[in-house]
Amino acid sequence: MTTPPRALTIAGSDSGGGAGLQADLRTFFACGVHGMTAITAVTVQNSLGVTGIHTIPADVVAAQIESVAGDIGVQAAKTGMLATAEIIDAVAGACDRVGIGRSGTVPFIVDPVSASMHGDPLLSDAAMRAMRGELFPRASLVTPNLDEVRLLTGITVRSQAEQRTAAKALFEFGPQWVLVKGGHLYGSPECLDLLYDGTDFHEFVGPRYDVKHTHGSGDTLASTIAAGLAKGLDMVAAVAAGKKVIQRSVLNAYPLGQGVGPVSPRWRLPDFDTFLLD
Ligand code: PXL
Repeated sequence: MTTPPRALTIAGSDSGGGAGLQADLRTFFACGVHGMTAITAVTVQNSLGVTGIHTIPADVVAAQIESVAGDIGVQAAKTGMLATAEIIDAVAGACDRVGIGRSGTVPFIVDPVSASMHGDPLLSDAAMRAMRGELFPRASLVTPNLDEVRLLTGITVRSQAEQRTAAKALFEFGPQWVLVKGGHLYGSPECLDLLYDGTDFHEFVGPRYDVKHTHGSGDTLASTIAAGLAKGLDMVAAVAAGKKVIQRSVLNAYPLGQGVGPVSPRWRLPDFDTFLLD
């Protein structure tokens, strides 16, 4: 066997296994990429929401990044929940030291996670400003949803035309590419994810599925894009792969507990029970 491409998620743990680094790892696995983790926070969480957060010391977050990059090597990295401005500072420094992001050669996806789907805050306002100031200029791609767009730019997106305005505003903060996710534009019959590189727009359109179980959908999209980049796809092809995988994963979501269940990239794998009969 040869060593597979390797991707790193810098993210928080979801004890319920729906979102966060658990979603990232299973997505990396489903995409055929070896997944690694720099854990930023442990959330106490089930299908009903988050009831506790314990952050990891910032120097330990940085050390995890440097440890895996120095030995195993990283072909793409992504961020999820970063919790505090101090952790964001440490992540920026560690990424610079190991060549992750625009000053280096390793593609870097910044998913500016600000809250759980239940509305539990996962990032303070000060930390969101640090994300915009420190991580956006280092990012190959940023992937905000419309709530995060509003926190980052003050723009309330009500139409696909306003998605374009928001993409241009986000581009000014310095990322190489911007993906404005339209999933939260609930009036629209379709979901438009709009990719922008400062010159051209690329539109990724899919149906809007009226489903309840969507926990971890943003994480699954961003980690599929990271997996695609780790495998050598260009940005447009990686985002197209992400869109395809997230659509199928939403259709494959399952109920869990009494609340919201996770999306699942499990359809990509052969059925285990059938395999045992072979
Ligand atoms: O889906 C965003 C997300 C990321 N990371 C963690 C989370 C969530 C949402 O709940 O809990 C740890």
